Amino acid sequence: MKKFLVLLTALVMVLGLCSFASAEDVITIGFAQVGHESDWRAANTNDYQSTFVAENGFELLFVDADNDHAAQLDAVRSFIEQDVAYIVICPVQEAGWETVLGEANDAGIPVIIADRGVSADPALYTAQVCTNMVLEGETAGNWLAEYLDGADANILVIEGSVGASATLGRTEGFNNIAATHDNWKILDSQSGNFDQAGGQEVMESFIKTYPGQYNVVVCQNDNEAYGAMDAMDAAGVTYGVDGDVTLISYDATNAGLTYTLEGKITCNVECNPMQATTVKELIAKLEAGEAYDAMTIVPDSGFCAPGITSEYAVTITEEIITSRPF
Ligand code: GYE
Repeated sequence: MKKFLVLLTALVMVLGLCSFASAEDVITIGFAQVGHESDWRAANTNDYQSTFVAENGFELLFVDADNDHAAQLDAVRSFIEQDVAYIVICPVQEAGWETVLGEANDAGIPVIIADRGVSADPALYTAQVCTNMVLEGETAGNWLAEYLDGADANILVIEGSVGASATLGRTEGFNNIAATHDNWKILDSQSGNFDQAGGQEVMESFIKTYPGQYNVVVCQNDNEAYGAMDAMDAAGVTYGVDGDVTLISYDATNAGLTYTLEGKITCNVECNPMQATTVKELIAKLEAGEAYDAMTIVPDSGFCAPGITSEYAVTITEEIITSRPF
């Protein structure tokens, strides 16, 4: 009987250790997301939430910062307090990260900056996975130059959220190309917050301020373009391949590319939101103590409306749209 009890106790201890070990094996990720401003963001969030799941050995702590830098800093600090294994940040804005990144560093928690960049010293974080926003802006500019073929451009820009690297990069890239064309004029450039209501509001005010004076509208994401289209429809301004205004957008989400297929958004520069698998692979390397890339650029391309051939953008087809996951 005594022997049996000893064996039973040992068995209980082993089982206890096993469950302890498996709880230890779960990797907890604190994910500080920008917000829910766009279809792109929804696809990006969905990608993380379906990649960092229990069956892959993860627990994902998700915070939506609702586009608020201070709320995002709070989220990161709460992840540090909870002693998560990794922190992933899609930064609302580029500036203002030094202190909290230093705190994560002091706590020994690796930080991965994803989607957008930060201006902080890269020594303060472990790695970055992002798209090349400056190149996206240059792609839009190069496509426009090729499409206009020497014609004048009077351009209105609806920028993304103020201070976001996606806004800063796309603006810089597009301006790099605009600066090489003497007959291009950027009439105005204002933030539409990367959302549909913002795009509509800015376009309504542009329509009043610059009646008949513009032939190009650049929206820094698809949702802003939907808002700008509503504003132009209401005001009787025609746009797209058959209209007076050439409309350029970024993101190339499913709905955005459907408007491109219809010839309404003439050029749509892709930004790939499917970044979670790259982040997961990076974490696997960090866990294994293997060499990893401190900087991974997720590649993207441009798309243009049917009937246009371009060096900078792929002519959109129904098949392309249905084959894409976002
Ligand atoms: O273009 C926009 C989103 O950071 C690349 O943020 C991302 C941008 C994207 O809200 O739709």
